[in-house]
Amino acid sequence: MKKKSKDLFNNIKKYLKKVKNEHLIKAYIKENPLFLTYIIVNIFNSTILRFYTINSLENYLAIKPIIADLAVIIILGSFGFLFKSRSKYRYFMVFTIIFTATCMINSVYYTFYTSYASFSMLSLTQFLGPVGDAVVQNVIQAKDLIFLLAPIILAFVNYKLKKKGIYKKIEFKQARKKNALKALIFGVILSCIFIISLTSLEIGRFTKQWNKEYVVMRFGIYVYQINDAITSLEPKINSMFGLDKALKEFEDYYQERSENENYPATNEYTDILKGKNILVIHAESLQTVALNTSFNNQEVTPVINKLAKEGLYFSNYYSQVSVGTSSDAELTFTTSLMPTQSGTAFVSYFDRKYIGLPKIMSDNGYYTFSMHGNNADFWNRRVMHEKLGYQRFYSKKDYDVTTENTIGLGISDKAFFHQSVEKIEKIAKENSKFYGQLITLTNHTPFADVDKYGEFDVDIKESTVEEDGSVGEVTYPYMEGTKLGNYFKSVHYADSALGEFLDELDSKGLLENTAIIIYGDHDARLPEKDYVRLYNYDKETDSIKSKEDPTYQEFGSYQYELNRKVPFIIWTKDKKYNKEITNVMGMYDAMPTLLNMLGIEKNKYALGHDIFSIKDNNIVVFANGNWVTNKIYYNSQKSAYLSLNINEEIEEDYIQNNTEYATKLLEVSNNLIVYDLIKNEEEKQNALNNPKEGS
Ligand code: GP9
Ligand code: MN
Repeated sequence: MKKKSKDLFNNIKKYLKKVKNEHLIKAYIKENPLFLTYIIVNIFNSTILRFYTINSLENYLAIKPIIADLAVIIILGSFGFLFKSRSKYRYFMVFTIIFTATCMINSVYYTFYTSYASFSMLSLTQFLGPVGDAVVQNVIQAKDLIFLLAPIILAFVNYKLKKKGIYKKIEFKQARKKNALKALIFGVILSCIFIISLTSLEIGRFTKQWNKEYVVMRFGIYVYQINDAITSLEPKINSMFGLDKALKEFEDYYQERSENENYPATNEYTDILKGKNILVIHAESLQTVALNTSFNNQEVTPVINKLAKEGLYFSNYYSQVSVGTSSDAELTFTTSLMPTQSGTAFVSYFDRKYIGLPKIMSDNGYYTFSMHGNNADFWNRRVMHEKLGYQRFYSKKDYDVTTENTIGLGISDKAFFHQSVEKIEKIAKENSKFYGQLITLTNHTPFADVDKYGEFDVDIKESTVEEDGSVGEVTYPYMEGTKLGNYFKSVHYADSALGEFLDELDSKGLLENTAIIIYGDHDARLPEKDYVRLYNYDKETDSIKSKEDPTYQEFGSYQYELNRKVPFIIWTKDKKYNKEITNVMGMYDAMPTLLNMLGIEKNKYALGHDIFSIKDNNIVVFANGNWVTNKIYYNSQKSAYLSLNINEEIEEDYIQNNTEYATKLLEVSNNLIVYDLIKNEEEKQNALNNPKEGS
């Protein structure tokens, strides 16, 4: 093995020497002017595109996208060598036109939408509609014409070469296959270098493909677009087979549910929010653990704790997200459906029919809107928010985002809330009722902007009295410097931003007839070892207690899962309804629970339940097949469970029935989205009601 790598190393060394001594690079340039021009012009275009669109120093210095672009250009170009001169030129020209079009379309698209183009959006008339004529007048700018230089230069070089009669000479010299292979190998080597350099975060973002700026900045525009083409096909392929079976299962499922589930249709909470304005706070990464934690008698979330005490606080509430994190939380909250099994509903299945809470609200006379200080295209919200029924989406371009008011991913929660108040005030003046959602941003992983969160001690501080009577302070190094510690600082900031928001709303009289609904969108994916420290730190010895210590608090994988719960709070200024609801509840129960409170008919496709009707009989199904009830947390991968009530015996039937329930629910939910079954059902009903139209 050693000898082999030594030989390889020697061979490479020899080859490089040969390249140097025999001026092989010079010779290659001389012999392949057309190929090299093809490479240079297309690299130029992709680099210019990135400079036009992503305005950051990190991008200007980035080498990775250049390597990726080069690899794509060279690999695709290498096959051009297989053709004779004229066809070879045509081959390079075709790809140059494709690459140029890719860059130009993306540049134009970016000017319009601050995001990159996607094949999956081609079916959306929205893009073609407003862009259509406007593109020519407003969007295509002089700067975009620069991309056209690529084919022009290639044509010019070809013309010059032809004139010099160089083609014939080269053709005569070159063995076409050998040259193609050489270029191909070089392209493959570049690809390998690129792949080896990738981090797991980069690979993760690449497969999800929703954070387009990130993907383009790391992978270059050509790889982005190829990946986009493939992922855009996936939902189409998924829905091509099995429709009949899926439809039958879907119909049977809802039929059975309506026959077997006899929970009361009304309860003491029916209509309590009827006619009220609704403001939903989608609180980024807000976990219940933050509400239950204090340092030196200072609560991490004093504002939210107060709201929880004064309102309805669902303290055993779980998010049910999959890889679509924030967007999955929005999906499940507003439709009572589960995330899809592959891809994400917001990105891969945006063109399906959904019954969204905002749409129901607007049908009931509410003005509906959503607000988020990030790019509208993150998680494809621009498209999906309209689909879910928000009449207006205020995104980054509606906010004044500056370097001063930026924390972490973008506009700080304080600035975001502050700027949202005047928008809400205007909405309240112009509409009799409103339903709005505000998505926060600051409390997003990696919680690294610690300096900007403001003072909040996560170490233990105790005052001491010296012998001479003077008072001092001693610090025990507890959570400072840990990710969980930083998280608490970040949540503390987010909590105070929410407090300022409510105060401002109140000062403008906007809380009088408004219910504030808060949910944590998902957990913050914090390290298990930080929780072990949080619960088992011994300040006397400055170490983690031993497991033998009777006060040691077990924190393994089950505790971790249970600890992922997020708060759900419904608060009104009059504090009329205040209670802690401890029954287990999932994000998919929010819609049925809220519709009952709003006095609006339930959505028959909802997978969750009104918690006040189902009470302690509830089950929360997770996207990976795990489930939790008041009795147990069941891990379907390990076929094992943790009992939540030691005194109760769990029967085998209980596990089997609930596991079947979970599996069926996930399958129906996934099929409903993938096969667009709500639309299918509606079309069927329409055809039955209007038999003539169909004929
Ligand atoms: C993006 C923000 C974060 O705008 O909502 O999304 P996440 O990373 O939590 O899915
Ligand atoms: Mn999120």
